[in-house]
Amino acid sequence: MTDRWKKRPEGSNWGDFGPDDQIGRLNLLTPEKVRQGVAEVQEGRTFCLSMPLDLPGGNGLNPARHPPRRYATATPDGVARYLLPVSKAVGNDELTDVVNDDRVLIHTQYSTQWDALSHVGSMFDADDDGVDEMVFYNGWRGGEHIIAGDNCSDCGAEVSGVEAKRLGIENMAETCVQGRAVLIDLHAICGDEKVNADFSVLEKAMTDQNVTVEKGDMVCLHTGFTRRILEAAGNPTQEMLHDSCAALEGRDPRLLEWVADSGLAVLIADNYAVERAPSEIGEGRRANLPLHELCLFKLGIHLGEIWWLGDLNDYMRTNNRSRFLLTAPPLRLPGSVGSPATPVATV
Ligand code: UVW
Repeated sequence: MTDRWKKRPEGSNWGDFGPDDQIGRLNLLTPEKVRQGVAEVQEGRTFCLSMPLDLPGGNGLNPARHPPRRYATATPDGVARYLLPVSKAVGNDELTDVVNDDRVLIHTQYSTQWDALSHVGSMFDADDDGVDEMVFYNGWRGGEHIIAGDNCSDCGAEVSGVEAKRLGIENMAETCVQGRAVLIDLHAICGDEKVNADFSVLEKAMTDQNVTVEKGDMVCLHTGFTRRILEAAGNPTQEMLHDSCAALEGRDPRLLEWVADSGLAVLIADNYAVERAPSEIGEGRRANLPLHELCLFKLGIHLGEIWWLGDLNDYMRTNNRSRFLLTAPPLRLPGSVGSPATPVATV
């Protein structure tokens, strides 16, 4: 209990990593886990686990998220700083330099990304006064620690001043996100079919592939989804985006229990949201995304989504391996609720 909360959600670990903790299970990425990861480096071969950040293409996966838009920066008098001879910019014909300088509007969760712990919270009665409030991992509050700007209700989606003053993605970046990771190939079981993978599917994949997950491991799930995105070359169909490949069934209690009990540090997939989104079953008052609720809100487990795991998976299956060194910091972008990433696997 802290002065932020009297009651913590059932099954949560709030307070266990300290009253003011902001990194959750990343606390389990200890120097020992880095050494265990380094011990998996046998060949010194590296894999880029990021998609090109302008894929999937379009906004069919999530209508609110658009591809990056790039612009030139401008001089104070409005001249685009792109293919700009410096001689012209400063009025000195003796100078030979030519300059390009850009800025990019990025929807932080459009492509390969991390969800910060501030990404999804819940309406929950943390102060035990009989009224639910907006609350995030470890009791950090919406409106106080995660703010939406002064004129939020007046200005629609164009809210300036949104800021995660706590649980921002920079907290994740500061840990460096390096350690031992484990790859599980769900595509080997499910193929390209749309499968809501419950614990039995995960367990079969782990048994068939001789995978074990230990406390502090980073777990990556290969479903084949980003291979299909790459094949679509920027023009994915709705059918491909929403009706193909495996995603975890977030309403399976055994699956949620495994995530909690396994001690995994972070959970990553090459699909849209790790779990099936939107959730396809359930009734009554409930989270729309139960695995997000468990991971981001209750346990402080960051979620990695839309990663490129295809080449790594091919290598691991061919070489009968499942463990590797993963280095995957997000941008150290203060106050953001998500971030692109360029993760590197070393085997
Ligand atoms: C969804 O939006 C469904 O998931 P995320 O925000 O984690 O990408």
